[in-house]
Amino acid sequence: DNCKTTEYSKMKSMLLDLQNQKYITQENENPNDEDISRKKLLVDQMFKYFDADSNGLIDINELTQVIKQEELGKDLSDCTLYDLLKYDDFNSDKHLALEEFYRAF
Ligand SMILES: [Ca+2]
Ligand SMILES: [Ca+2]
Repeated sequence: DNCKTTEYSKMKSMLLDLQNQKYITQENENPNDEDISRKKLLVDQMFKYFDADSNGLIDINELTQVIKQEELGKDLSDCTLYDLLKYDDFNSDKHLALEEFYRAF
């Protein structure tokens, strides 16, 4: 397997950056928000974005959609969004819940 922990961490911070950029373009009212709450907000938003059918769980099909939409397949990193399911699906139900997302990021 090519996805090393360091690469995986890089991919996750890249995802946060991406979400951060979207967040800034959407609304820029509280630039002085505390880092922690801001990160939680970003993870919240990202989760909603990933969870296309809003059932509170992210499955592999929804990850595939995000990869297509964001063209993440072109990234140079050896890690993909599917590695989220591999590394951060703590209860191994093949879905990512919001709690697992918080722990991941
Ligand atoms: Ca879903
Ligand atoms: Ca899970």
